[in-house]
Amino acid sequence: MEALSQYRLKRRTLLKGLGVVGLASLSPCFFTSGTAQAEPLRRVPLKLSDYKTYRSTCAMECLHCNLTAYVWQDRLVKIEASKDFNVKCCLRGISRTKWVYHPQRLTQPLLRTGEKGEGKFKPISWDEALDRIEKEIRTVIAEQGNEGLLITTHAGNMDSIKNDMGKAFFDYLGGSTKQIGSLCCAAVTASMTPMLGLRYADTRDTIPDSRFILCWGNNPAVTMHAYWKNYAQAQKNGARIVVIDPRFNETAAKADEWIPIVPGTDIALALGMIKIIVEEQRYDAPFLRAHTGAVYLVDKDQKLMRQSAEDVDSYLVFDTLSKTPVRHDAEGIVPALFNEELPPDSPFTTVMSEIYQQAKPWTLDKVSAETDIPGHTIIRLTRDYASTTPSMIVQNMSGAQRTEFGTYVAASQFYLALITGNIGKRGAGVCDAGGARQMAKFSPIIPPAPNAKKIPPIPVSKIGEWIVQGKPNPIKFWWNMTMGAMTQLPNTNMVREAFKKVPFVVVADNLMTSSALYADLVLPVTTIFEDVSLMAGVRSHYVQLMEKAVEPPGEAKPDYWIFARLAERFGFGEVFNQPIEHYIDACLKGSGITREMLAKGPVRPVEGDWIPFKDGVFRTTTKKANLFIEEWQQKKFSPVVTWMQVSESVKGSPELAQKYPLFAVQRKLARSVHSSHGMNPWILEVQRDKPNVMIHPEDARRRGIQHGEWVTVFNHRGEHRAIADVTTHIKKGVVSLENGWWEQQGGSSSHVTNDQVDLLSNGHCCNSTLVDVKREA
Ligand SMILES: Nc1nc2c(c(=O)[nH]1)N[C@H]1C(S)=C(S)[C@@H](COP(=O)(O)OP(=O)(O)OC[C@H]3O[C@@H](n4cnc5c(=O)[nH]c(N)nc54)[C@H](O)[C@@H]3O)O[C@H]1N2
Ligand SMILES: Nc1nc2c(c(=O)[nH]1)N[C@H]1C(S)=C(S)[C@@H](COP(=O)(O)OP(=O)(O)OC[C@H]3O[C@@H](n4cnc5c(=O)[nH]c(N)nc54)[C@H](O)[C@@H]3O)O[C@H]1N2
Ligand SMILES: [Mo]
Repeated sequence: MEALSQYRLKRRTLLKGLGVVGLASLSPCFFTSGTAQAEPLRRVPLKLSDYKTYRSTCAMECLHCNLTAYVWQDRLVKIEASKDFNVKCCLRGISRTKWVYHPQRLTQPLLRTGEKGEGKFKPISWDEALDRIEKEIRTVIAEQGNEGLLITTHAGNMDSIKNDMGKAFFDYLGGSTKQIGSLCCAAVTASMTPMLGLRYADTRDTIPDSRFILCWGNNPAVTMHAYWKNYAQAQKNGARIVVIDPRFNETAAKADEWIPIVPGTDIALALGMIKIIVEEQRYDAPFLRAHTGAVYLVDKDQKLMRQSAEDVDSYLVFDTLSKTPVRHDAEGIVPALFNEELPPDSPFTTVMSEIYQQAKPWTLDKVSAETDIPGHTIIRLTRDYASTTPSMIVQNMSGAQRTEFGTYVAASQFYLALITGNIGKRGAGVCDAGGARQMAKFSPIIPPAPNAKKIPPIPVSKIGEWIVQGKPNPIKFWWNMTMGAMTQLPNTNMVREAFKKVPFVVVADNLMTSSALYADLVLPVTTIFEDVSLMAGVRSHYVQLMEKAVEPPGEAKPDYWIFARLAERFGFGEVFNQPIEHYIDACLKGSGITREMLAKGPVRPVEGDWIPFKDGVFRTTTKKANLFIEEWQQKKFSPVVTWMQVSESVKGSPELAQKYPLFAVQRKLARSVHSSHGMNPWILEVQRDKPNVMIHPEDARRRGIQHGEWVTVFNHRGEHRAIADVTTHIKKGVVSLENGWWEQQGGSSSHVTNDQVDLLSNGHCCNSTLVDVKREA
């Protein structure tokens, strides 16, 4: 048998694997060629028993599908989705072998020898690398204090161990500067947690039971691909799917209706819908009275009324039977929902009336003027959503909430579900991301550090600018892991400056990524098939064991190995250097799940379908949903959702819009998860190898842009090159840019994205960006 380095997969076989040409073959085989190019490929059949198989999971921020790794002669030769997970492996999943054996795979610690970004490094040993890190950390702590250290992590590996261990290591050092907020879905957290008491609660199990599915600012046909089958089943069962998006996205192509909208105006649409629902009495009054804080009383100073200031849960309502204010949880009451049910001289209002006050001005004309959605569409949409049962909104960390007032966007979707009683039932709800961690308790792996100093953090979108400005403290040492900083943080030019400014940057990754190019020290880490770990996360309903299938190449090590060695040098080795099984068991403790169970396959912490907030039981301390949020009020924002004009928008910044008149929104692609897989050769072969920008024919014509030619998308932050896709599948005045292209491929769309922060959540506003587009000379 020839060496597997000569193993080649014919394009047709790959397409077959993707289900493009018939069904994927279940009996694995591969093709080898002889040494001479001209020699025809020979089929070498292998029996299943020739392989060793191991389990793992796609640990990046996708759906954490359970994978089976096929290993033959110590090499990973094939990946499948395991049968007990009930999904098919996607293109990215089966291409993971190419990530493991990628030409840009890091195999040794590398110390920079050239300029930052130049890509010139010399290999050094782990001992030298660890010596250097220890020296740099000690110097920063001695000369400046722990605030000079920064650790950044994100979603490259969402297992239960690595990121947590990294952050804990810096805490044990005495603390460090950290990021706050999220590039992803901080806005959902800032709305959902105070409203419903629990973040990450998805409704994917009962999508097939829904009769009306509103995909609002997201694209599950691509971004929830493994569960698209549930949407397709719903359609077979008679459900309608409606998509609200400035772009005719892949989900719209399969849906019943596409409603194009001006980016950043979703709050106006939601308020307009609430107005119709209230005025046409399409709300679910019994649900609102029994399960929500819509009935809580508010005084003239916009404060929630309580029976006792000491008891935060003692909200007052007006009982329409006894005609007195009583505690909301008193027996046998019927609380007033709207002000009309209060005595005429009442000094109070109800939360529901406060919300209606916000919605009332949003006439059809006014909503249309903001959103560009015709009035008759708004009415039909509202009636369909409110009066079809059950109805579901798909939120899934939507593009619509990666905007300046994303917290209100996400919250307004929960309002709609609560007001119509479409939550806590099969086929209803607001589908967020969600996972096992919400179903059972997985204890922390490492006890908290005894003396970690509280150091002010940096909002994640501001990492570039704040480091450059030395805010809140100068950063002298930066550890970046599981984060594609140079492609995923907004305003790439500023991020590049930050990388250059920090005297010592460590980047730990599997590949020589766009960010690793800017490191002083690059650390080679294992891929998911090369170490042991646990996934009990927020993106799948299963707990999964990640087994080691193959040896890592060269000197690559798990992130947890690196922290263990460093911890030993700093005198707290025993906290970090236990066998990995110790940490996995610590995570599983109390969940009823054991490693032995997981070795047989993925385990769900709950039996049966998962229905978040079943029967209207929320996870707040009162078990009721809150619609009036005091946390927002403390931040000087309206405690109920209100219209806010996004500042970087045509209407919000008319002067800026003179220069950059087009709205730029981002899209995620089937070819990658963010920048991960962005350089995978199989994917580049089957899909595109160049970024596109969708632009409307009228916008293109005015700029002399032809379909298929290179253009530059630019603004005051930077520029991004892409091929013009001139199409009516995008709203006029909007362009759609693609997420995840590497610097080495011409640059990511984050060169232009807005690095403003959604103040309610410390969220990322990449979809509140103005640009212009020009032909390339
Ligand atoms: N322009 C633009 N920017 C965006 C978005 C957008 O749509 N457009 N979307 C935003 C969203 S929603 C998100 S969630 C973020 C995602 O942003 P990130 O989480 O930063 O995503 P990736 O680009 O996949 O980067 C993950 C990196 O981790 C590395 N990695 C994988 N496994 C390991 C490991 O075990 N250890 C270490 N040390 N590294 C590992 C990968 O190789 C990769 O380089 O991006 C945000 N940024
Ligand atoms: N294949 C693949 N799947 C993924 C990912 C990936 O990178 N690749 N990433 C994962 C992650 S981390 C996340 S957060 C999810 C995200 O999942 P999605 O939110 O579905 O992903 P996006 O493509 O960022 O955004 C979806 C849509 O939002 C639209 N949009 C932008 N701005 C607005 C607006 O103001 N209003 C409205 N109504 N629509 C707007 C965009 O045009 C886009 O079509 O996907 C997850 N799944
Ligand atoms: Mo995300």
